[in-house]
Order: sequence, then C-alpha cells, then structure tokens
Amino acid sequence: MKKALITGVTGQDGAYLAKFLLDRGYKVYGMTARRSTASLWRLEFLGIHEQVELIEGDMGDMSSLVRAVRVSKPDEVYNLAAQSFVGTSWKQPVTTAQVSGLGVLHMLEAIRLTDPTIRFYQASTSEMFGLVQQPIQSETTPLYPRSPYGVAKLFGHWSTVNYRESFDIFACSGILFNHESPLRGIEFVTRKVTDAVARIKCGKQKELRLGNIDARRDWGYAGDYVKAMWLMIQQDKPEDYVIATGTTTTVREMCQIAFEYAGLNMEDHLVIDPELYRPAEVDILQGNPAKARERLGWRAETPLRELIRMMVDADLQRVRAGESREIFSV
Ligand code: NAP
Ligand code: G4F
Repeated sequence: MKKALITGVTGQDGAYLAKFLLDRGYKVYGMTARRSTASLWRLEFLGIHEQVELIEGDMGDMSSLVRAVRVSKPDEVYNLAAQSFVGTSWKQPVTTAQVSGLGVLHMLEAIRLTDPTIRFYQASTSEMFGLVQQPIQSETTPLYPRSPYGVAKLFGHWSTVNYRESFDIFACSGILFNHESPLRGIEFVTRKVTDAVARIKCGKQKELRLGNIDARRDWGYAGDYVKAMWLMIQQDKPEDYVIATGTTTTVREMCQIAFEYAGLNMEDHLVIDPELYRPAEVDILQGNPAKARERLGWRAETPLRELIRMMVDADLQRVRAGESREIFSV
C-alpha cells in the first residue's frame, strides 16, 4: 500500500486530494498545525475525517516536519500548506514568507535528511506570473510576482527546482491557476460571492461589497486539479506543469453567473468598495495547459458556470440549514 503525507490537509485542496488518494487505496497521513479550534470541517464534509491519520506539525518548525516524515514514512509528500490568501500577505508578509516560502525549504530538507527517495509535490501558483509577461502563461513564461504571497511562492518554487537539480530528489511543482469548490475558504472571491448570493436569496444579507471586479482569472474546479497533482508525481521524470482551464473571466462576469443562477439582479446588491482594492493587483491570468494535456493526459473537466452553480447550491443548503459561517470551522 502506498503512503502519502499531505501538508495542508485541512484546506480545500488537502481535503480533495486526501479523498482522491484514499479512493485509490493509499494510506493517507495529514499534517495539521496546532489551532485553538479544530479545522476538520472539510474532511468531515467529504466523510473521510476518520480515515486520514493526523500528525501535528507546522511549516515554520522544521523539526516537526522531520518528525512527520519519520512517523509517516511516506512514498509521496504533497506540500499544500501555506498562508494562501493573497490579501493577508500584505498584512502578514513575514508569516507568509515563513510559511509559504521558507516552509517549503524546511520540507525539502526534512526529505533530504530523512529519505531522499521520497517523491515531493510543491503547490506552486499562477500568482507567480503576477504582472504577466506574456498574454497566455505557460511553464516558460517569466515570473513577476505582485504580492508578498507571490514572492514567497517564488522562493518555494525555485527551491523545489533547485533540490531536484542539486540532490536528484523527485521534486515537481504544479503551477496551478485559481481553483474553487464548495470547500473554498470564504475569504476568496468566488466563495465570498456564492455565500453572499445564498444569504441575499434567503433574506439574511442585502449587499455584497467587492473590490476590483475587472480582474480576470482562469478559474477551474479543485476536484479536477488534485488529480493533476497525483499524475505529476507518478511520472518517470519530475517536471513542472501549468494546470489551468485556458480560459479567463472577469470577477464581474463570475459574479453575474452566481446572481443570475439564484434569480437575483446583481446591480441591486453589488457595492464597489475601494477599501478592498489591493496594493498591487494581478490584472489577468490565463494559463496554457498544453503540456499537462499532452504529457499527463489531464484536462479541466468542469466549466466555470457549472462550478459556480455547484457552489451556490452548497451555500444555499448551508444557509437554509441555518448553519452559521462559524460552523464550517468545526
Ligand atoms: P487553503 O484552503 O488556504 O489551505 C491551506 C492549508 O495550509 C490549511 O490546511 C492550513 O491549515 C495549512 N497551513 C497554514 N499555515 C500552516 C502552517 N504554518 N503549518 C502547517 N499548515 C499550515 O489553500 P488551498 O486553496 O487548499 O491551496 C492549497 C495550496 O495550493 C496552497 O499552498 C496554495 O497556496 C496553493 N495554491 C492554491 C490555488 C487555489 O486556487 N486554490 C492556486 C494555486 C496554488 P489550517 O486549516 O489549520 O489553517
Ligand atoms: O479569490 P482571490 O482572493 O484569489 P487570488 O488573489 O487570485 O489568489 C488565489 O489564486 C492564486 C492562484 O492564482 C492562489 F495561489 C492563491 O492561493 C489564491 O487561491 O481574488 C481573485 C481576484 C483578485 O483580483 C481580487 O482583487 O478577485 C479580486 N477581488 C475583487 N473583490 C476580490 C474581491 N478578492 C477577494 N478575495 N475579495 C474581494 O472582495
């Protein structure tokens, strides 16, 4: 039986990946940071909280990563843990650098010192393209991050490449474009919108305040994207891959889809709040997933409209069931 260690198992991707691997017969270890309240609601939502073996550890504490690797003895490590919210990265730049940047190096060192035959996946990001240097971004597009988060991820990405080239570790990096789901954190724009639409529909909220709705993103479904992580780590050679849908949509259009689906008029509720603009913006992202299609046989399967509908339905169900937002953190 193959064994996998997932950092960030309590996050959106960690939960979907754990389910994906369990369904394929893996023994799954999930690393969790100590929190004052439990954050297992996503694993519970997918019905797998009792199947994932939890190991305490924090990306900022290398000794805890060495311990997690020693205890789990994994064949594969998926490093998904991060301070992943771009907005917060301007408010906590040092924490973001430590967790999302230096933390990657901590894990690479833990693997190098413990068992360099372990295969390693790093959750890199399209945010590294930032101020885009090419209209459509691929594995060869120059990087130009625009946030402390993007800068931290750049460090993690290049550390992964460097450990592959220096120590012959099977280390690969998925440059994933935005991916969403009903398990998305409420601070990200798609979920903020679908939660608000559900609450407005149920008479619990009147307005939705957003920042830059002209920004464009290449949005896919997280459930599709975790398969690409696994495929990358199964290859004969470790390489980096762009994972994207290949299409781009404005925040405004995405929002429109959600309001229309719920039978609401967006103009009646949407308020633009300049306070929500970012100090530096990534105006547009559009990925070229050709390499993943050709080498991994992977493609995004869920269109944006279907994804947003899935998210609105899930949020309507939560609001109608009277769940407070806090209950999602159970
Ligand atoms: P997420 O929902 O925010 O999950 C992040 C995970 O990291 C959570 O489990 C969190 O634990 C954990 N974490 C945070 N700080 C930690 C620390 N100091 N030590 C250990 N664990 C810590 O993120 P996601 O959307 O699933 O994304 C997964 C990864 O892919 C992240 O690295 C993200 O940067 C990257 N990525 C995401 C996207 C996307 O569109 N979703 C695109 C490209 C790349 P708690 O639950 O306890 O806070
Ligand atoms: O949903 P967002 O916060 O995602 P963002 O910044 O693109 O980052 C996400 O995708 C990255 C991959 O490219 C990941 F690496 C990262 O971890 C994360 O998952 O914002 C999307 C866009 C931005 O342009 C933002 O300015 O929506 C715009 N936006 C407009 N109003 C808003 C809001 N974003 C948020 N979160 N909240 C708003 O009110």
